[in-house]
Amino acid sequence: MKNTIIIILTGLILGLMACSKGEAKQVNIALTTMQCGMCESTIEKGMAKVEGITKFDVDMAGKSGHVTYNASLIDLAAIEKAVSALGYQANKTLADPVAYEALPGCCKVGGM
Ligand SMILES: [Cu+2]
Repeated sequence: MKNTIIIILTGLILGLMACSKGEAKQVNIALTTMQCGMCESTIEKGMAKVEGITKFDVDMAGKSGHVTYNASLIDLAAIEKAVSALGYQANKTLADPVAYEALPGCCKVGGM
């Protein structure tokens, strides 16, 4: 009886560990074309709407984004694409030209 409980508990704990390990991931993304505070808010607001992204903190000084995401809903390539769709380069994924053109002037320096 005691052994059965231990086996069940062990199974539960291992199952939970596997779950959390496979889902919540963190990654840093280089946002080299970001210019000003407006870029920061454009990216943070835009990324908050993307499904699977739990947190997207923009580090203005470091020109990077600290992302927490659910790996079963989104992957790094899709995150980079979502940043690109906002008009910014993400790592080596270039900014979407149409979105880039639509950015305010102060946000458009060397973006392409
Ligand atoms: Cu800007």
